Amino acid sequence: MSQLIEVTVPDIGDYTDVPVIDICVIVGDVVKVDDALVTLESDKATMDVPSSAAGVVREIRVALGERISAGAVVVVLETSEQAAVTPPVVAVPVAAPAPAVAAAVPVAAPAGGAVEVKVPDIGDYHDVPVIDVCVKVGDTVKVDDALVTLESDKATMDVPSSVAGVVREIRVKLGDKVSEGAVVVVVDSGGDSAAVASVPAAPAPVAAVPVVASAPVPAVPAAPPGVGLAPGARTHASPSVRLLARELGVDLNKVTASGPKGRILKEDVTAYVKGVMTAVPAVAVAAAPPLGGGLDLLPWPKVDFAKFGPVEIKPLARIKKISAQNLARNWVMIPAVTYHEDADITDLEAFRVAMNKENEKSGLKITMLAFLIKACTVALKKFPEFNSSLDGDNLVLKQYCHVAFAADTPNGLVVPVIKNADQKSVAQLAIESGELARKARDGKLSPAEMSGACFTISSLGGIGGTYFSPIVNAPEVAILGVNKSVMKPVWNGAAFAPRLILPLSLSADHRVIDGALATRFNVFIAQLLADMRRVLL
Ligand code: CAO
Repeated sequence: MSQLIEVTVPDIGDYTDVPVIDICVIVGDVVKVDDALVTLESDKATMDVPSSAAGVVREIRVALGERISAGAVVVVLETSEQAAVTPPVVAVPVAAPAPAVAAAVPVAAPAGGAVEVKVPDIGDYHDVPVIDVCVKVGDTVKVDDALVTLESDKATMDVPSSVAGVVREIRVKLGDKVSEGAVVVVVDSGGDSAAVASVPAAPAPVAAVPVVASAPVPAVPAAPPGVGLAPGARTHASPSVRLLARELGVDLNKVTASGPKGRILKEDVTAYVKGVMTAVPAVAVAAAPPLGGGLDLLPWPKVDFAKFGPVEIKPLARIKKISAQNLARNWVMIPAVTYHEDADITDLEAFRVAMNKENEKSGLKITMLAFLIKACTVALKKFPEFNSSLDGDNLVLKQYCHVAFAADTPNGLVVPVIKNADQKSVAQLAIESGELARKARDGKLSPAEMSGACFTISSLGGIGGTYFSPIVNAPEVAILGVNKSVMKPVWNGAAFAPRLILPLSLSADHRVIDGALATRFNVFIAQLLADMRRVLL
């Protein structure tokens, strides 16, 4: 007789509200004990939630991007164990409950002196091997800097420093197995260096910013191997992927990531191995004509700016860090060309102003952005290549039409998505884009509100500019940039007439869209904006 059991997140120590970054199973999958069900990743730790039983996945109770803590049900499994006649749903923690050890309470660092930084409460994990020592004696560390990295077959986590100071002593070495309370490093926090205070490491904080700028940005490597990756840069991979890489003898630094936020997936490791096995023989490479000097990537210039004048160091906001990776990847990997067009929006703007006057009392404000979204949905239907993504040698043509727009926020750029924009009126698009832009500025967009885009609009029209070259938001294949409309004299065959001209800048991935198609798309958008009655055709 079968039984349904709920598999829950085990005790994961100080980690709470950790985003789900991978769901490793689908309904109907057969899993064994210890198979990874989902992967959680905060900015300090990556951990698989393993199955506590063998069985068939009947229900998945979490969504990508959802933040969960210990005890949350991730999956309902049907096991074939003998059970009660009516199959009860029972909650089964994935691992034995943690021994009754008091959670490490962060203790305020003493005013000065040497401080022993210990492994914080790491929940059910014990005797976890040290796989990286991130500091050396003499290094200056800030609060929260990673001191060492621990990795079991189920989790990878940084032990962050709880104090700022200078590393005086390192008490662990690679391969050591440590548990909660083990001293990893002694940090001299200044003051009375004779006194040694004992402080658990700061609990690894989970970033509070709810915005994941990369959510709409997609599953393609952050950069080709070696590109933009500083020597020794950390790779992002779940523990199970790390284990697979170790088993296959693969150096993760050489693997191109295709997961969200530049994470390496199992498929990436296997693809890397396949690539190595079928690599072009070295002799053929050597026979290729020289490509010119300077193609070997030089290390990023390291300059002591303070030598030239006073400076202020300001850490990048989390969103900026994430979008920087995505932008760099997209810039390097997409052979994009930007095409410009002018749209005559004289009549459209007059109509928009008239409509807004008419609706003044109701508060409905139709924006130019809403008309642009509408025009793009019509153009995406007419030119389906623009509503596609490259997937290896295949082009994925989407039958849905979700349009994203870039929103400038105090923390950086985010890209909310209007789902099924083709099915919405201009008024609905104005309301929804206004709400999403507000949420973006308040940092309240959910990952779901930033995912699934087919095409992006980047409107700088409220600011100014003439033309620009927007970066395609992979895995989309095109993006429409818009600047401020200006009144220009336009020859109408008899005389120059003042017309309101909207500058359009369309960047498109040349692997999918060639110049003729891109120009046709641009011309069509301009025609729609010049006379929105065409939308009805
Ligand atoms: N030409 C002339 N005026 C324009 C215009 C255009 N193309 N687009 C907007 N305006 C006007 C608006 O009508 C509004 O004026 P009123 O207040 O008098 O009505 C004013 O400019 C401000 O508009 P807005 O930019 O705040 O509003 P929006 O609906 O046009 O755009 C949003 C919303 C979220 C797209 C915008 O606020 C934003 O964040 N833009 C920046 C996007 C960005 O940074 N892109 C670059 C990404 S890097 O490639």
